[in-house]
Amino acid sequence: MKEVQNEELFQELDNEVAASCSGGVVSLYEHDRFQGPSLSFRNGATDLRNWNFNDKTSSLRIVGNEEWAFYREPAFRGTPVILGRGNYTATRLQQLGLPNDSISSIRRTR
Ligand SMILES: [Ca+2]
Repeated sequence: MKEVQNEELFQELDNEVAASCSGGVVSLYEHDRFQGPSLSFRNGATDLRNWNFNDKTSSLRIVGNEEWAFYREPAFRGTPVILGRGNYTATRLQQLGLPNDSISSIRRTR
């Protein structure tokens, strides 16, 4: 059921954004260590409130060669934290400047 939800999310994003997909995905997890409800994006999210996931992310996973920008405010406001491929726990995100439950918008930078 979660997979179907994610597929719908991909489809909506593909329609919303002129698709320039290259296969990379970022997955946000509500709990640390990639546990709990999750959402996956190919292009990003202008406002995670739209996905009922605002200020919920406690860990995340980036697949692919793209870099992603993570913002603590909606609509890409504020200074982003740029991350590349990898698995990021809550502790790691905190070290990189993203406190637990603080991400509000995300986008691919390249
Ligand atoms: Ca959380």
